[in-house]
Amino acid sequence: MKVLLVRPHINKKITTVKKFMFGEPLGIECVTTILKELGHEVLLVDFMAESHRNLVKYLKEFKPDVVGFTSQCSDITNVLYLAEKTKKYNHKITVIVGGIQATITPEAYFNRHVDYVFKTTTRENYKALMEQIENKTDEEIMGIFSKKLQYQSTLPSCQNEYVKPDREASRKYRHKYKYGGYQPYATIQTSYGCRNHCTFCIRRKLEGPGVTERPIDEVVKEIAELKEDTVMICDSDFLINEERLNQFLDLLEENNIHKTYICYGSVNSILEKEGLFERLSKNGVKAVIVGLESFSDAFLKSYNKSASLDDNYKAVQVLKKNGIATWGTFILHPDFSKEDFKTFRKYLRYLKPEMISFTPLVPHFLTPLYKQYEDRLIYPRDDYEKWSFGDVIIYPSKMSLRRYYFEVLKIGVPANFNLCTIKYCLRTFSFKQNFGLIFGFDQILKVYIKNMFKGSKQ
Ligand code: B12
Repeated sequence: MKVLLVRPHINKKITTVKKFMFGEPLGIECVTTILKELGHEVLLVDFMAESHRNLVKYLKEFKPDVVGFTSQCSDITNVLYLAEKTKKYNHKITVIVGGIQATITPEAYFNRHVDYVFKTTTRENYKALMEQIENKTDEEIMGIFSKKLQYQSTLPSCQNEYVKPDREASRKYRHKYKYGGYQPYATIQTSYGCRNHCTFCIRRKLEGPGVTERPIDEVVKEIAELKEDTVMICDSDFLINEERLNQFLDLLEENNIHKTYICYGSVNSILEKEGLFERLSKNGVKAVIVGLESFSDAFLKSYNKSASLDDNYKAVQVLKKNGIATWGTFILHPDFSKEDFKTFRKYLRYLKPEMISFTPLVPHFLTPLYKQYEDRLIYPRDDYEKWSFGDVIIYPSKMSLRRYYFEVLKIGVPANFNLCTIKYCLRTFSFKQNFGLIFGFDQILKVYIKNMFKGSKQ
């Protein structure tokens, strides 16, 4: 059969970092591998990287039997819009939806234009579905909701399976993928899950309770095949297992692999392996994204972080000493007072992470925070577009929403335009990339200014 796989463009109403951070559509690259193994013909289309976004042109030219949409962030509208367009073009085409948002809220896609919704994807359930479509049968399949069965499912759920992505399928778009100032870059996932239990994080729920590691030789082989020089390792915490990291470095050195790596790492992992960072740096680890979250031990404790303020400081120093940049991520708590914002700004000047980003606290329904903040929500749970980790969605307790957005701006601007960050960016990225970063930041600034003037809903 012929299968068209599409990543929709992100709905403009969603507050995201997409102007300066967007990567390859790993999910549909994995699905491409599965389908090709089964002998199907596949075309991958990435509307995040295309400007004309003409679905009908692809439907006309490729003539697919099946169209699959991936849902990466909390975007429902665009996926359903394209599903409807497909069915209107030819109602005989089978429409499938998968991806992260389908895992989180499959019910959002239970719509007359969608035939199947994958809550989870494996080689096995995809094979079973393709056989069903070919044979026109209707049996229940694990991990899949079917329109013909009124989207009912009685089977137990399973976990997503990582299949080596078919990166050739996205070849024509790959030069466009950018991560901050790095462009182009490739993304790889080498492990699933996390050993920490931060109260705000949904990744444990998505990736399973424990930590599952892919064999490191398989990972290095995949890295060696990448055409891109920069690799973002998107594991929750790539720095957990010292033995595995040593094997990783051994293999990089033995095989003469020289690339630049950006990875996520927790403070406790950094502090446990202080001695390893010189070698990690020599082998190309240039930035670690660290969840530093707050300026106060009380907030860190409330998030169930496994590190204190003191630990955070030491971790940043370990990275600095080894020439590795800290890309610190922080949470803006709805109970901040003006004084808290002020202390926060002071703390950032003291800590000096090379890059800083903020996320308002999002009490996702997959986390224990949902119950805690349910009665303070600005947007209901099914206002999906607002749950993209970019908007303030809990009413602040110590000031108006308008004032809160103003405080966000007051911290956001110096956090991005300070001497440490400017020097780092000028040293690390080209003029063009720096311009892109400023432009991307400017877009987010505009959204916050707009929100401030709207004083949204208060
Ligand atoms: C890497 C990553 C990024 C990267 C790159 C994303 C990109 N490609 O552009 C960057 C940093 C740029 C990023 C940005 C954002 N991200 Co992000 N990101 C991730 C991360 C860590 C991994 C995603 C990934 O590639 N996984 C590996 C692939 C293989 O998994 P997968 O896509 O789920 O695919 C599997 C199945 O779902 C299935 N599948 C996928 N598609 C399809 C399609 C069909 C038809 C079928 C049948 C199956 C199928 O096949 C695969 C089999 O294993 C996830 C965390 C996570 N665990 O998912 C967060 C995550 C997806 N991101 C998230 C968010 C919110 C964002 C932002 C919106 C944040 C913001 N406000 O700006 C932005 C969006 C901007 C953008 N560019 O998209 C949230 C999404 C939450 C939600 N939906 O409610 C997550 C879950 C993180 C979190 N908060 O916990 N992200």
